[in-house]
Amino acid sequence: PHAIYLEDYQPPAWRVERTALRFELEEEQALVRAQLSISINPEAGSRQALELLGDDEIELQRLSIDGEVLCASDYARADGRLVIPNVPDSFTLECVTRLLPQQNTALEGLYKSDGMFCTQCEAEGFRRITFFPDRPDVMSVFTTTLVADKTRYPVLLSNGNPVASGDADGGRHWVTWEDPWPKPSYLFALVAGDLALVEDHYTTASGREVALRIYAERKDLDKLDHAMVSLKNAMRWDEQVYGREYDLDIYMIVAVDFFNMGAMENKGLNIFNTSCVLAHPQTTTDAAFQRVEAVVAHEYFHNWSGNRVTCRDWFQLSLKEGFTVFRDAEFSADMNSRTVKRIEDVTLLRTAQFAEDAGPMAHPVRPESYIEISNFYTLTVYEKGAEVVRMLHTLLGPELFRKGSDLYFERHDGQAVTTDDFVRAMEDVSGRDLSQFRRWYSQAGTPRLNVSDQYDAETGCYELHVSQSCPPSPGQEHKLPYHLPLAMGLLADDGTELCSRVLELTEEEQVFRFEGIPSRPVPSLLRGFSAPVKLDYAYTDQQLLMLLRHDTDGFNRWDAGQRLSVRLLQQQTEAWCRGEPMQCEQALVDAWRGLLRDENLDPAMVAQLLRLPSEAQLSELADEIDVIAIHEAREFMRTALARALESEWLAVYQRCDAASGTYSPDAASIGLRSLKNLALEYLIATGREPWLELARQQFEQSDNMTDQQAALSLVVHSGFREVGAELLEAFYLQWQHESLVMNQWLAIQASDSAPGALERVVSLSRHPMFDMRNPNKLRALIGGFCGQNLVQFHAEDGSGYTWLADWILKLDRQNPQVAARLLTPLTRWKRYEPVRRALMRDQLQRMMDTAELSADVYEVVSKSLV
Ligand code: HT7
Ligand code: ZN
Repeated sequence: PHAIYLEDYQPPAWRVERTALRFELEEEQALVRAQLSISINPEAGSRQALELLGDDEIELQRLSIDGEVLCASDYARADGRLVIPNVPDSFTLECVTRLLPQQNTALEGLYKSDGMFCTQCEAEGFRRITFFPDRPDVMSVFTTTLVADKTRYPVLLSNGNPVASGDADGGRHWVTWEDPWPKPSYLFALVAGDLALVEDHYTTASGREVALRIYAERKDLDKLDHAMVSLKNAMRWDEQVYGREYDLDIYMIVAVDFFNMGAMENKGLNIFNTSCVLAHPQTTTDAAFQRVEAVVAHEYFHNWSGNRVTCRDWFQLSLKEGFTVFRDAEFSADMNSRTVKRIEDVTLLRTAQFAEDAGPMAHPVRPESYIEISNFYTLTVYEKGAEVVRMLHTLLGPELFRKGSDLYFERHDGQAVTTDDFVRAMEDVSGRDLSQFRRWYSQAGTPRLNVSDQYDAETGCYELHVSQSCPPSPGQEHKLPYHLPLAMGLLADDGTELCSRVLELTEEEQVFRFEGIPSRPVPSLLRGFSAPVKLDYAYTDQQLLMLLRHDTDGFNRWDAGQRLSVRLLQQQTEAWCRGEPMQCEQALVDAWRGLLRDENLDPAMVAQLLRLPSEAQLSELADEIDVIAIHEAREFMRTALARALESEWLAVYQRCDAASGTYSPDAASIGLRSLKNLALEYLIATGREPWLELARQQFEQSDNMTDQQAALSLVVHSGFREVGAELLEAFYLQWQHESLVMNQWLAIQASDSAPGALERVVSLSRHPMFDMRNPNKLRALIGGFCGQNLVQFHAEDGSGYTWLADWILKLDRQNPQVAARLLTPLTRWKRYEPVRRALMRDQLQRMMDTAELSADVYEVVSKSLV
């Protein structure tokens, strides 16, 4: 496999104004007739042969130009390309291909999910359907006709609006769809199946009626209301906050069980992983309800940030993904608790994106090269990309940012553009020079801010000294300084806020002066996590405790508590390594007691404040990861806080339980459940029997999955093994008919760190509930073990590593995209102590030595071994 480089970009030599597709869907095969109206692109440098992309596996049955059939000598086909040297300036190319969707286990292109046909064309799936200039800067108007058996596939869907339909011979029927908006091939979609739907409608701000339809299997019809409400909220929000209206007569979402990612924003016909659309109180947790809301909104927002204005090439992926994640995060913040949403997003960034940025696959938000683009749908492109857009929002302020977004949409509507175009729109409305800011798109790695201060009591002058640096990353040894907003405040010892500002950093070293400060203040730095950086300031424990109590910035209150917990946990980790006894700081216990007793605080916020940093996050922060020491220290601290505050945990549990009424997925109720279940976690961590009974009662009596699953997972992950097994069995019997619930059943067992974990996951991989062709099952079992069960995955004998490598090699032949993603934990081998490091490396080498790796897995393995 070879790499593709951003610097090699050339405009397309040919345009495709119109594309007419006809799909004959049958039980053994699908026949596709594509008619492309092609003409020379006047913006291309020079005239070139016509080159179309088409996977080697598709069978080309017929090729003609303006009705004249071409013979084999008229074209060349090799390495996923079809080249026709002699073509007129403008012509119609017709091409008939034969596909085997039933055998498509990679879930790219046209495939079958259970009984239904569906497609996934982003990034490069369309070339698995027919020959086409399958690149995002070739935009075409599509008309699609689907023909299929009427009984098996009564529902036939594609992009745009339905314009004609009828019956055909042999019990078949057909429907024609027309999408008036030019789009790249990655936004093409079709669905054919026996689907049920819920239907609603939406009136846009300008008074246009839009039909809203969400399709799923009939058995899931009662799980679609939340997605529908979320969709309507998202449509209203985009009108109010961005002035963006929907532009077709119909908006459809289809839920499918077999899907490589979360969802796909195909024009007018979103296809969703069932896990991101189905929601019902009895089968869905609060976290999953919120994910449905966020993903429905995300895909809807793409209609403008992605579809109307799309990417010039795949290096620009963050143009649509970073912007759209920023938009969906703001939407979720407006629908729920803004601070809690920010805490959740920053936790993900710090845990997983920072780790990616420090690993062998680190890349800039706008990568410079790739072997397989599917490997670049990363936390860096999505989440860090969103942080970059957020920084623009902070630097410009909301009004100018909105003007910039208006200008961007107006200027580039119907075009395929670059991240540079996006920044240029922000520059043009603000009159600011953002050239240095653009380094956020081109430099990889997490910058570090080092802050120190000085106070002169006589003059009342306080100075902050800030220096910035960024570690080397693959292919980028030296980094230039970034332009970033540093939101901050100064607090007096009693918590009074003395000032609050957004400082702008541009230099490697800068000093900021504050006059008239009556006494040495405590700085509250990087408020709201105003930039995706690591910040060092030598806070004392006392200062952190003061910020935890008084900071006016909710995010920084939480962050102060986290900094303190991280510091104490790191001290215990070191103590454990030295064989010394571990201790739990009394000041922390007292601070937590204060939070638990304060009934005026928002329960959602208290739950965030009292959650210890995860093992994964502590690992990211370690110089060299010692999995066992981190686990032992965290368990010690959790148990100590559980026992020291047992009566407070119980009081909070009872208070939240009494306050929760019938289930509702609103922010306040979610907050109550989250604090209640955190209290239950600590009660269980005391190891005392009465709380086991409390958990069992909650498991048996709750009317919602959030509470039932929390109780189950707490008991399974506790020392109460027998009851854990009993509840697992009861849960299985109750929910075996619900595939998504069974994924949770698999994941809870896979993440159980008790001895014998590998045997348990091996046995689960043979359980009828597991299906290796379904990515959700793979993520639950393999992802659950390797990503959530750090102690057992990193077993000292290397058995976890061998198990994962065996799976990757097996899966690579079936679904390379998913195989490459599941491989991530092994890529971090350099971060571990020597024994594990060597064992992990051995498995990477074993994979590398295997013949015929897919490009996906090859890229990850080879880059990891460098
Ligand atoms: N834009 C969508 C990306 C996506 C995808 C990418 C590679 C392989 C399969 C995929 N399914 C969906 C999702 C999104 O960001 O909205
Ligand atoms: Zn997206």
